[in-house]
Amino acid sequence: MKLGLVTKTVLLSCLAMGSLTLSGFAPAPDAPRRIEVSVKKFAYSPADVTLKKGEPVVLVLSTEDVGHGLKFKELGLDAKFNKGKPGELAFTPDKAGDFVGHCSVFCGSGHGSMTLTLHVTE
Ligand SMILES: [Cu+2]
Repeated sequence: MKLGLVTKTVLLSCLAMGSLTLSGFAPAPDAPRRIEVSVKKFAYSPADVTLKKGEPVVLVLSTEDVGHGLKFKELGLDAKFNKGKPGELAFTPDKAGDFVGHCSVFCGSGHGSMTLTLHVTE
């Protein structure tokens, strides 16, 4: 008797998980927005990105020359990437404001001035 109950519960949770997975195929309102950023000495393009609070996003970072990085200290994000090996920063901004990211891989004399600003709106 007891076993039957447990089996039922397991079955039910499997069903619940199954429907969760299925709903992932619906025209997902929360599929992350992908933003391509190209990087070279000593700039990000675009250098300004506007995001919406709560909207999942993936910054896809590719370099045209040497290895670079992008770090947002305040957001706890850091990616490093090399030519032919793009990096990704996947996150959902949870507060509005401006956040300045810096290159996190030393890449030459202009390295310190490389910034990308995220403008997160409500
Ligand atoms: Cu750098």
